[in-house]
Amino acid sequence: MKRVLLTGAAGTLGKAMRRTLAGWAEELVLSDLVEITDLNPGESFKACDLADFDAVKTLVKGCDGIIHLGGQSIEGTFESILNGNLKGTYHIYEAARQHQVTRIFFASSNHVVGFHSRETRLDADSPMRPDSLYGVSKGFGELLARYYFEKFGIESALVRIGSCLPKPLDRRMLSTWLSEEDMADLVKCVFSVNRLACTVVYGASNNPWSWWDNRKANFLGWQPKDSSAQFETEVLSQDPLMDRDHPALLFQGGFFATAGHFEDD
Ligand code: NAI
Ligand code: 15L
Repeated sequence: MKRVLLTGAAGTLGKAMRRTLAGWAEELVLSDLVEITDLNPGESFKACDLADFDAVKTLVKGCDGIIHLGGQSIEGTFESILNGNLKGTYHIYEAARQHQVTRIFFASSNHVVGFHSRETRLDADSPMRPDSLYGVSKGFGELLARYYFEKFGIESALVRIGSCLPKPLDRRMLSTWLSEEDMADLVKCVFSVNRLACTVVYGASNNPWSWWDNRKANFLGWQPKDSSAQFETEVLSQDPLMDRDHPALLFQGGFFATAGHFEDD
């Protein structure tokens, strides 16, 4: 890859991708609201508010691909979701269309399907059941990507990321964990496959208790190498069993599904 834009580069996943993708692209253009000063060779930085279309257009111009991680990453006010995720994702796709960028890795989230029960095994065609306004905004992003594919041929990976952290932190994450290395491998597959189309991928490592079936994305050639199994003993000893009737245990989205609509609910 020549010139790849990484939005949300100052965030948790952005930092992890800078480390794991080092040397992969000729130039990685980092962008965020928050300034990044510790640039490595091959990296450049441009501050940009995703809610500002002119700024996003300037940012996207001349890029060959986009890894779109920026925006509101948990439940928040409608205003923050509107700016970061609804306007932000629209601006990325519209700027891509105007500047002929034809492939995007869209960081969707498991919270787009968070109201499915943990008894249900999901695949790419399972209905969206968002568990939060945040999850709704990721559903909007997925539909937007589909529209830009059907009408303009812009290809996307709609990656419903589970929990991408150095290690799983609780029992739920034994099912949802995605290692940073597996995520980086997925990015590479997304940008190297011949034809991507508009493809839903569940972003989880090779976890024994997974709720997600990625067979419809097998053609990407992505084979997660890590597994939450190695953390099972540690997690089970630290995370006390919740009451079996606790509603957060019923749903794949966990506490996102049971939290109040707004912070003060
Ligand atoms: P994060 O909150 O650490 O990083 C998001 C970054 O986006 C921040 O650096 C923030 O400054 C930037 N940002 C927010 N609003 C912006 C705006 N209006 N303009 C420009 N930049 C803005 O989130 P994290 O964990 O790194 O997640 C990255 C992406 O992956 C997010 O889209 C999130 O929804 C998605 N995701 C992450 C998961 C995870 O396990 N980390 C799980 C599922 C989805
Ligand atoms: C997400 O979508 C969030 O961005 C992240 O902070 C985690 O909470 C993750 O989902 C999760 O479900 O564990």
